[in-house]
Amino acid sequence: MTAPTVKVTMLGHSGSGKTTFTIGMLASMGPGEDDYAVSTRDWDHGMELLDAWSRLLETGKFPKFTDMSEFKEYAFVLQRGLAETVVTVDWVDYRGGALNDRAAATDTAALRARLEESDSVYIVLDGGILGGWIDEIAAGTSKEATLASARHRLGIAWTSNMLLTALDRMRSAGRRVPSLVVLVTKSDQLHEVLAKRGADKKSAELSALNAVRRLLPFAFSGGACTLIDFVSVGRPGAPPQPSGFKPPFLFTFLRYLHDAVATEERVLQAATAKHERTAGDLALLARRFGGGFFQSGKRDKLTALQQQLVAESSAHKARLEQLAAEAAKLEAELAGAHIFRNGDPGR
Ligand SMILES: Nc1nc2c(ncn2[C@@H]2O[C@H](COP(=O)(O)OP(=O)(O)O)[C@@H](O)[C@H]2O)c(=O)[nH]1
Ligand SMILES: [Mg+2]
Repeated sequence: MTAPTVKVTMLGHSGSGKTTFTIGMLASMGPGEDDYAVSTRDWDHGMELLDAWSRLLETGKFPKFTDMSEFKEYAFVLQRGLAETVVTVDWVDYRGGALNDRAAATDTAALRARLEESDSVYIVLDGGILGGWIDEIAAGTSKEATLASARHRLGIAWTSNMLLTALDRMRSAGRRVPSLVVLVTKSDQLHEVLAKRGADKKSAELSALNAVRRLLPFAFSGGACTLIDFVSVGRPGAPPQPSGFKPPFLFTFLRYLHDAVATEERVLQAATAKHERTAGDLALLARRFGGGFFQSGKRDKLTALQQQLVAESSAHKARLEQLAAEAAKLEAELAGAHIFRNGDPGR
């Protein structure tokens, strides 16, 4: 079996820290203590991203990519030791959602299609702006401290709308909805703003978690599995202190395996003759195998072709389960991560 492909889409204001996160993620997920390592599929992408990271650490200068296209697409590969390619990650940094260039976005159709097939969507929030909003609320004086104003400044109104439309369409097509990562970038700025109010790091992050819940309620509702991750390269001018770059990728990967096993289970149940097939089952089967083979109702016997499809699906499921079992130790890396399922803390 070829390695499965996981699709990740990052949505955020331009300047919110998407590119910085992408390069920091690659640098942090390189070969480390465990056998897993991330690399790029393309030679040039690897050089481009890691050079930018070295420059950032050495000089404090953030990368200025001149490429202004709407989509920046990378393929990452997760390998385990020398033995195998575990998964390919198809990663899109969408430079949309900026307040002023939204109208100019020509590629929203491509983004919509992309969202509908994403396994994980990263909503990128600028931690400095978020901290500023929390500060205004605490001050209690500013008229700016409204939810609408924060949504506007963080670029969320637009992002939420795009995402909610995609989620609705995915559910009606019987697809599984993506896991969500709320990336609070520039967390050094968040800490700095709230330190002025006497908040230590922990209580600043607690305030931010509460603020994120108000801003993105759907990410904490029934059916959602969401990681909130605070990420920073450190304060400009100070020695770099990268933090928070590992959890999102691991969360996405582990969620993907978990959900893919569950989907395969459903496909198998619907494909075998053991139970009455519903319209939902048929939609699932049509998407997987093409229409026509499977009919509604319960059949005593499967055709030879159906049996072959079921066998392939079983093999696929066994392989996914094996990957999930082997990756279980990566869960330890997520200890202490802010993960919410159906709005409740926990995985
Ligand atoms: N203080 C601080 N600034 C950051 C951090 N990450 C990014 N920035 C700033 O945000 C700018 C935009 O980041 P970038 O990753 O290019 O955003 P993108 O447009 O979403 O890809 C950078 O040029 C930095 O000035 C961080 O961790 N801390
Ligand atoms: Mg960028």
